[in-house]
Formats: sequence, C-alpha cells, structure tokens
Amino acid sequence: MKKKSLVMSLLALTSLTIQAQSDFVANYDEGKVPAYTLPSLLTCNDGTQITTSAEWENKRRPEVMELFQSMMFGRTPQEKVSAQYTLLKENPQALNGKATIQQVRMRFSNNGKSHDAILMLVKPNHAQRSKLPVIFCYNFLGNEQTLGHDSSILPHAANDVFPITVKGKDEEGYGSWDFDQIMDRGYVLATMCYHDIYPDGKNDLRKHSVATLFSDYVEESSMQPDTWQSIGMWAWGASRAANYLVTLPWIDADRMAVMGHSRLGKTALWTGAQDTRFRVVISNDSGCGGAALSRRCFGETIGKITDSFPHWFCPLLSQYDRREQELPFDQHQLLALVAPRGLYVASAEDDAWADQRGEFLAACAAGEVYHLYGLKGLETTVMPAIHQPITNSIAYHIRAGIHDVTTYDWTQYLNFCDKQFKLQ
Ligand code: GTR
Repeated sequence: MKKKSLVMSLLALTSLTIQAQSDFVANYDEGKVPAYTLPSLLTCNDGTQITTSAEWENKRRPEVMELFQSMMFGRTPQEKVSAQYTLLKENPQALNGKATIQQVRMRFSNNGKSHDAILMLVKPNHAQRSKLPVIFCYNFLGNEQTLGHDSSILPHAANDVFPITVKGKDEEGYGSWDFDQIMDRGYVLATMCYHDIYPDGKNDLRKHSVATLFSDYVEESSMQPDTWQSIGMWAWGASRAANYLVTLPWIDADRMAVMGHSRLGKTALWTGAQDTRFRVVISNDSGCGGAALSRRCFGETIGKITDSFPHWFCPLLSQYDRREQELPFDQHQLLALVAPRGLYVASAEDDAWADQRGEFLAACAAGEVYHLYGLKGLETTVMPAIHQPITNSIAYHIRAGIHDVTTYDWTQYLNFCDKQFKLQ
C-alpha cells in the first residue's frame, strides 16, 4: 500500500513536470531576470580562500570538477578502452587541390564489444609548417555535409541506427564550414559526426552509444543520479580523436583546439574542462548548460532543457527545474575550468534562447581564475557591441544573425588560435 502511494505520487509529480514544461514560456525580459548571487569560484568547500594558481589547481579546481561531474554531465568512466585506427580513404587533391582529406575509422573495443566512428581530417596542402595546428569540431549532419554533400565522403558509422534526415534548406543553423579560410590559414580541421558516439535522440538510444563498451554500463532505467549521458560521451569521443591526432607526425600536439556549436558547444566546454591537451576551447552559441548562467533563467532553462533533452545531462540535473538559485554551481565555473588555456565564448544577436548576456557574464566572471595566472579575462562587465571582439586569454564576441557558425565566427576563432598558439 505504502509502495503504491509512493508510485502514485511519483507519477503525479512527473505529470506535473510534463504539464509545467508544456506550458513553459521563456523569459526574454531583462527586467524579469531574478536577483542572484553567483557561487564563488575561489572559496573552497571548507571556506578557505584561493589566492594562487597552485591552490586553485590542487584544491579548488577538483572541487569544481566534482560539481560538474556529479550534478551536470555525469562521471566519465576511467576504464581504458582499446582503439584501432584504420585509414579508409585518402584524397590528396580535395577542395580543388587545396587539401588532403583522410577518413579514418576509429574502432573502440572492450568487454568483447566494439563501436565505430569515422573521423575526417582536412589538411592544408600548402601550409608552411611541418607540424600543423588542428581544430577538432564535431558535426551534426555527417562528414559529407560539411563539404556540401561530397559523395566521396563516407556516411557516418551510425547511419543504420540513426540516419540523418535533415536536408537542404533545413540545414541552416547547424553551422557552416569555411574550409577555404581554414586551409588558407594553415589549420587542420578534424571532424566527426556526433551521432557516431551517441545517436542524439531520446528514444533509448543509449544502447547504441559508446557507454555499452564499459563494464559499468546500465540501461536508461537503471541510471544513477551521476551516470554520464550523451554530452559526457561526446566529450569522451573528442578526447579519443585527440588520442589519434597526437600520434600523427604532421600534427602539432601542442596546438590543438576544440570548438563546438550549440549542444556541441556545451560539449566543447566539458571536453576542454577534462582534457587539457586542448590548448584553446571555443564555445559557439552554447547557451543553457554551456556558457550561459543558469541563474538568469533567460531563454532556455534547466527545467526546459532537461525535459526536452533528458539524455544530454546526468539524471540529477533535472531536479533543479525552477530551483536554479539553489544549484551549488553555475556556468562561469565550467568556463573557469579551462584556465589558463585560451577560452572563446561567442554569441549571436538573434539567439536569445541561448541568453547572450548570460554567456557574456559567465565569461566575465571566469576571469577571476585567469587573474591567478597573471592573465587577462574580459576585463569589463559591459557587453561589447556587435562585431567588436574582446580577445584576451578569455575572448568574447557577439555577431549579427541567427544561431549558427558563420565565416565571421571562423575568422575570429582562427585569429584567436593564432594568438594563443603564438603563430602570428
Ligand atoms: C536547442 C537546445 C539548445 C541548443 C540547440 C542546438 O534546441 O534547446 O540548448 O543546444 O538545440 O544544439 O542546436
């Protein structure tokens, strides 16, 4: 009887949440942003104040990492999975002779299971250096789409499980790829379709994700509050791509950047927080659960995002639906985990859903940690005008237009990488 009433009340609670989320109306009024205090970056759990970069790294940074892995993205398993890399195809005269394209199958194996992903490397043919800087950036719509549906490019490895149906004009907003500029600037672009790691749908696709390779794999119904989900796995996949990149003699392992747009911007930040081999971390329009402060409840909220995309974050996060002020962390702390490496946060003028001001203010607040290293953060709390990037060790811009990655964005990211990598 007791059990039954517990189940009934849980059901009632669930339907209440569903009810509330279907009625959700996003706030776009700056005047209705609640008053809030950001959780401290430099005060430890035991109350001590951090004053040096060494104290940050040894004491406070692990505490902040723990918050994000226990409450937002889940814990990345530490178990080693073997990886085999096979060059499937190479075209030395791609992009009108500008680039060499390699398509590499990464086969991950463990516990008698294996899982494939296809990494595509686009390498400039006329670069001046023998070792080249590289930007890793997941794609949404398959490797072939990044090149305008080039038929010589293989479909993504997860094609059977999760075919990509978005085509033609619906592709707007998923990010454009400025290969000409990237090649001319002497950068390698490494990309992979994110569905190859975790097919991005909420209908129990966990069983087709890399999670199944690990000894502690559980199905959706048995997850713990801190079980990793898709963003955690995409971040894991980005680090596996890095494992391969650093083995290539023509890659400069000290000059690797990770960039991502939107949900893949959230992923880029979580990748950069965990994998310090990425010396530059770029978040393009990452919004809620990425660079934007949750406490502002502007545009997308914790309740809304965990309702729409329950498979992105660890199960615990949804408990903060309409309780953002009680969250023991906020997104400025995720950004600070990138310090002292280069961090770029960018917004788009028409992308209020991602809360541009919230992204900017989080980047401002992360500066405290950069100061411990004698580096500059944004050094202002006044949002810059459109197309006026600020580029210190933390960089920020807001550009005109919609939620997307444009040529303007790529130009700023390449400028920033040049500066951070001392290639100017
Ligand atoms: C939206 C989602 C955002 C953002 C975006 C994207 O629907 O609400 O958080 O991540 O998707 O990834 O395109």
